[in-house]
Amino acid sequence: MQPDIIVTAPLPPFLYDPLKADYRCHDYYQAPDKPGLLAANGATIRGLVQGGGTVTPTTLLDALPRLEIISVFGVGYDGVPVAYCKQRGLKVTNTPDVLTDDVADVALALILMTGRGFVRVNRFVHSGEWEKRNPELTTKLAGRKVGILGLGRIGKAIAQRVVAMGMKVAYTGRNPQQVPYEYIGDLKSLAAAVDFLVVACPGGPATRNIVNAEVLAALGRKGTLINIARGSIVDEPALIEALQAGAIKGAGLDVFADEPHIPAPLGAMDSVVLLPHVGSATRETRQAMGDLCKANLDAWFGEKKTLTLIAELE
Ligand code: 8YV
Repeated sequence: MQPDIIVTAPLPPFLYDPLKADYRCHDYYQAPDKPGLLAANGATIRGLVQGGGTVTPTTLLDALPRLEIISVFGVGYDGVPVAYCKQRGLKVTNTPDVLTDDVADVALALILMTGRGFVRVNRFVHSGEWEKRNPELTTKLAGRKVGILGLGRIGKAIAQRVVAMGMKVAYTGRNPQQVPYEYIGDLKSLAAAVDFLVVACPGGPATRNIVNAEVLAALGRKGTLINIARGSIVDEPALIEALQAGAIKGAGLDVFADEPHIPAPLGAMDSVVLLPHVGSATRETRQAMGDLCKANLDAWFGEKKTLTLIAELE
């Protein structure tokens, strides 16, 4: 008999269709009567599929007494109540590695777009402005320092890319690593030392708003904030204030506190480049993420091998 699974996020057809072929899928995300769905099927559901940013409340999990596994379609699992899962013995899997290159590309793009003003000058050409005057000069990137908050798989891929451009790398994180980059023990000192502060650490309670007013003040007028990780890591009102006051140079953001809602002041500033959370948004990568998300379920309900378990549960 096909295992019952509950789906709590919008899934692309290239993931949902294969899931429907092998599982009895209950679409909680689209269900008009969510309590009704839980009352009717909660007791038989054994798997849950969610997106990287999906918040899964423990009350929902409480309504699924036979749940065995949460398979996240994404690398981030900040919306999963990990301590609760650990205590209940629930498996939690995600989709690391397959999206590393794409997300790192977006960080590099945001450095180029903010640093060299490519978005601004693109508008300059489209609007016919170039017919009237020359574009403003920008700042050379080679030789500048990039500070990476969270030197995990994605952070390292960003480091590789900026080194290739002749930029220097420093990083902070829980511990120094065996890498050829400068380790700076605390975030504020890292911000003070760099031209670009790139947020590449996991979201969740441990990192909520750690890029705060103080860190932004340390980044200062020389510095640009890049975020490809989670909006929750940056104190967004403090960021807006710093940008409006010219206390930092600019920001390049792919992620936000309340996606897809963007605070209006961010959209109004020329010093800010905004992307709609496209870090992993290529056909190839989303397919690979979908394949891995399903493979994790298949592994659990099949021969129980090669699960991509999240670090805390390994
Ligand atoms: C996706 C992400 O947008 O992997 C993550 O954690 O944030 C993105 O790659 C998302 O997970 C799609 O569900």
